[in-house]
Amino acid sequence: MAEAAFKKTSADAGAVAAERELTDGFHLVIDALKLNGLDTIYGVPGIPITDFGRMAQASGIRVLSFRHEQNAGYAAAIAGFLTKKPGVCLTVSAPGFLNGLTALAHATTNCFPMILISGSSEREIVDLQQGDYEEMDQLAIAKPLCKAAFRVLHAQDIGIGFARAIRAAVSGRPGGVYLDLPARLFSQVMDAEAGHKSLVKVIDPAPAQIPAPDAVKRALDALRSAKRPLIILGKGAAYAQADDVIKSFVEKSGIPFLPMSMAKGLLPDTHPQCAGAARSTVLRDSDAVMLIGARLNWLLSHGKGKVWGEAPRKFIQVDIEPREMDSNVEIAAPLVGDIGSCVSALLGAMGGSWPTPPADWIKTVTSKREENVAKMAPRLMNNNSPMDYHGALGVLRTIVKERPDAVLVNEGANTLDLARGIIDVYRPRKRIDVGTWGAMGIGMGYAIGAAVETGKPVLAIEGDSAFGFSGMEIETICRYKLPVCVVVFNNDGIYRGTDVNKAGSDPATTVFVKGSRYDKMIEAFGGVGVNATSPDELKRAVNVAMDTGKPTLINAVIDPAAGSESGRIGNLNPQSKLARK
Ligand code: ADP
Ligand code: TPW
Ligand code: MG
Repeated sequence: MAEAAFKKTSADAGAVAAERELTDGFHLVIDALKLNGLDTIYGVPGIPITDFGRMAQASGIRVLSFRHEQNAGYAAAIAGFLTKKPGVCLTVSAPGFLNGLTALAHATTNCFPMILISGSSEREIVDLQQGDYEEMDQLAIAKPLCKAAFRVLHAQDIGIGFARAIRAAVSGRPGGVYLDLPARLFSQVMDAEAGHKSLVKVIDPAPAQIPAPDAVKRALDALRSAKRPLIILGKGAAYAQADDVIKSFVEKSGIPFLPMSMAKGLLPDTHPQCAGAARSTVLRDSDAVMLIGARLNWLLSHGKGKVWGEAPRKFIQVDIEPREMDSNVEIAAPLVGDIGSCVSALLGAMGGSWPTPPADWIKTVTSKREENVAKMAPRLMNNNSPMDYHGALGVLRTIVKERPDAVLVNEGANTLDLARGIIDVYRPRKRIDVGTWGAMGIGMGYAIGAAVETGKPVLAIEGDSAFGFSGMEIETICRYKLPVCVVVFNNDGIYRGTDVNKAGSDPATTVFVKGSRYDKMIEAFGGVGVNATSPDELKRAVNVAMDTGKPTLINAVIDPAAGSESGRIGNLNPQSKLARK
């Protein structure tokens, strides 16, 4: 408190130089953050928040300055996912706010808790549209793109404003919250003691939500009677940090489990029950599917259609959001509550003896999995130069196996889809990627957020296109000396580097400058750049980077013809049936 207040000698107190302790908006915002354990801010400075950044830093808050707000926002979003505390992003008004907004919407879509705080212009001028500096009705614009949006006009409301923002971000289904702080708020002065009292320490911001016992029984009945049961773990399960109960539940059930991309590692991908390498079989043939923190959205083909086969099937869904139930298909057994409480209740109600799933189902899944793993193995061992995806990912797979604590960041098309399938993950929350939207551009923001929040080394596996969306943040990585190794899968373009524009001299729309040397970029900022043309060279360079923790960018030269259009989701690409002359 003392550091947040400043003393002012009252001029009109006459001979008695009475001292009254005062505080202001700047300090109250800092105190509100600290009181609630929000000790890191990701942002870009400028009017009206430059001074705020300085004061926050002076007060012991870690303030990380980025080169673009979107990347700061993605860092805050992934901080929310990794810590269960809202990640905080701070931007200036209008253009800064809009740059950060993509990440706020992304956080909301992915169910990550995040607070975007933006400075804003004065209400009077904005509402009369009189053309203020960076004028924009930010609150109105943010509202449809986030879970909740609030504005604080008076210093004495800062405490309540932050309490509301924190609760909205982390309770129930987590999401993004916008907090609008007009420039004038920061310099509003009030009595320090009253200010101190106005702050709110949020008690139990994400209260446990205990499921109803009959819903637990219904869920277990559906699972017990199944002939071909399956458990799907989603990133909500990873977020919940209920790792031990989830593992106990899955192991006690004996049921094959399929991890969604960011749920990989909740149980190791090498676990005997993991059906990751038998994905098509378990989706097509299962007759009861329990979803734990995973939505039946496009990533699971909406729970219907060819992928899911003809067999009748019951869905059991564990989720904190009641309205998620029946969003795509009928949910036979909805289990609403937080995942820790739900899975503990399931485990408790299973009792001493739980029937092992039918042996023929387990055998089908296991043999499919072994067959697919064996088919893949030789492809991962090639030492081709230029590399193909399998050769390059084969060595990265071994490196991740040897360093299970490192955080893997992954984006691109082929670079994403193939890495997801090939690289096993061994610990919870160690794989973070493009998420529900398949958003390119999360790369460097996620890498920075993960390095800062976990203190562990980060390996970012990036398509060359994907990397370009946030590439300038390698300066940020060098500036903060973060242990991040970026591997750019350089195939000269988007999906492939081989497209030709037959109609003119401009390059085709999906290709980049051939033979680019991304490794040289990081050298400009004092980092380590390496050009790797074979799996052996790649392996050596990544191992050095991970051992030294020095900011490193490896340009991994990939055969431009190796990839396929749209990676693995080419089916979503509409094709014109009209021939053009
Ligand atoms: P994935 O992409 O991995 O399939 P989704 O993002 O589609 O995962 O689904 C995550 C789900 O997890 C969301 O429906 C969200 O409501 C839910 N969820 C998030 N946190 C919790 C929690 N602590 N308890 C229960 N459900 C949660
Ligand atoms: C914000 C569309 C999906 S994947 C991709 C783009 C542009 C890049 C694929 O090329 P990359 O990977 O990264 O070189 P590779 O290995 O296949 O060559 N804008 C946003 N998000 C998305 N998803 C796109 C565009 C897209
Ligand atoms: Mg590419």
